[in-house]
Amino acid sequence: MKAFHLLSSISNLAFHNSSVAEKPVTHLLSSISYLLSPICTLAALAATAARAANVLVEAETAVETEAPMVCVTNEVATGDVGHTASGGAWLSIPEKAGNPPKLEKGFAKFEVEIPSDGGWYLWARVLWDGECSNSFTIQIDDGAPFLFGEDTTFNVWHWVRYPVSRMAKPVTLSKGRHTIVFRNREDGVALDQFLLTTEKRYVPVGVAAP
Ligand SMILES: [Ca+2]
Ligand SMILES: [Ca+2]
Repeated sequence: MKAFHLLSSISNLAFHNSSVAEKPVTHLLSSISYLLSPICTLAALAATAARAANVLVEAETAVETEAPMVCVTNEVATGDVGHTASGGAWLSIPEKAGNPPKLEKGFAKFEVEIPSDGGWYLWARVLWDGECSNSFTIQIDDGAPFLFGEDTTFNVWHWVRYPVSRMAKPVTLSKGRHTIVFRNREDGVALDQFLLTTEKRYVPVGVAAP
């Protein structure tokens, strides 16, 4: 019975959150605060969407987050950023929340199901505040952490790829579950979605759909 009630609660919450994006813009811009929304933890129970050779993950489905990495919903967003985010939410390390070496803390951890052995390219839909706010450190399983970002597209959601070079080899992943961690490297950064693809020429545009 407990499992039934839990599923029922999740269903109700999912329905509630699905209506967030349909609220008038004036309502979306009404608050300045950031908060840890239930969508952050409950959405973690949702499976990542896998189709063909693409695996799409919403940032807000992280199985674990550590401050100053926080989940932001469209409802509490300010400016013209929030209502363009996929799924009604995204993760953020707010500007001035602290970044290394002043503050080493802050991450978002994901569990991702990879459907087949192969070379995978990692794309992330991000929003950077500026040159001092345009990167994450990413670690896959217990592999060496690598730098992600440092591009110069600012103040708009856009997709960034790893590895950046078209000549570089993709990340080798085996079929099965993998852990991907986005770590605090600079504050003033936001993550809406990320996806893994085996297609070298694939370029996501706008909000990616499963
Ligand atoms: Ca930087
Ligand atoms: Ca999102």
